[in-house]
Amino acid sequence: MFKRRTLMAALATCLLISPFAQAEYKKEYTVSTVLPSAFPWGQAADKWVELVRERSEGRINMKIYSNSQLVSGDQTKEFSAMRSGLIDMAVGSTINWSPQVPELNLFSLPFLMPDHAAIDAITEGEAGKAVFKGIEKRGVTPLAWGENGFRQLSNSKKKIDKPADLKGLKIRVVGSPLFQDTFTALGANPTQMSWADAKPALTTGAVDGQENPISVFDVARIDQVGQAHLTRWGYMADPLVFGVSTRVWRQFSPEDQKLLKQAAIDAGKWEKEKSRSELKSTLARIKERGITVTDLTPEQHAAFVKATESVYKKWTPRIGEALVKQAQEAVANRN
Ligand code: X2X
Repeated sequence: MFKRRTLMAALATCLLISPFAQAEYKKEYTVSTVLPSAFPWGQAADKWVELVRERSEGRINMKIYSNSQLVSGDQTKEFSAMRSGLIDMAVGSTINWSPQVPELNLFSLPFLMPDHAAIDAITEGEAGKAVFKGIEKRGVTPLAWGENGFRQLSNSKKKIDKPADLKGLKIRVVGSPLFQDTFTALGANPTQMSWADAKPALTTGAVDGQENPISVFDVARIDQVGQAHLTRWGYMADPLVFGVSTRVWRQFSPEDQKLLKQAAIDAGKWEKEKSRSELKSTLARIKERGITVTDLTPEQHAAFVKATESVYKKWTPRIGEALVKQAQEAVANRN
């Protein structure tokens, strides 16, 4: 009897301490972002870190490294660095991770998502789950969605309201080949470069234009480097993904995994609402600075859609026919 009780006690102790209680947590987990705290993107990461610190009572400490500094400014290397465990966590853009996760190119298909409800219909539905599977398959555990925003086109030369206006314009694009194809289809002259190189290239006139959400245009003061014309064509939006290197993820107890995930969901929801609610005042501020802001008529919009059709033909097979269809249906049936 005594022996049995001792055995049970030993077993209980074993269950209590293993395997997680033995795993020592790091003193600090690195969190990579491209944009810092002045931007909605950085605020999403700040919120996540803050919620995790509070809810874990300081047991889990995360530290943000912005401006892609953990990958020497090359934001397209962030995903690989996370996968290999060089970076523990990140709040990353679908664009920057798309070279390693083809499914993420979905969001870059021109004019797929007409409004915020369309983004939500994709991310919160079956298509979003399929995209998360694509991320997971490649070594990163995705936890929640945030938002960089609808990307609008600016340039230093002229008002743009039809594809022909883009002819020959040198446009800085992010490091994803799909963007090269979109701008080539429009007759522009796209150049891929990192965010770190973008503002200097605009300043020197090495490029004529760029595309980014208006929150980025505003906070980074893109108007001050001669970008006097802004076209609100909303041709794509890049959601943000809160992710953890799967190697690191496995070291957390199931309770802490839950905590990290819920905090990411809450931070993402908070950031999406906040950044969407700020759009109106941001636009007003940009207009006050004397920027020409152009909105497209339905006919002008249709001309851009038509001019970029070839991008779908080339990229749908790479992204996955089923996933693109699923996303298009989600958009068509959105609330
Ligand atoms: O480089 C950009 O344009 C930025 C900051 O929007 C991204 O990282 C996708």
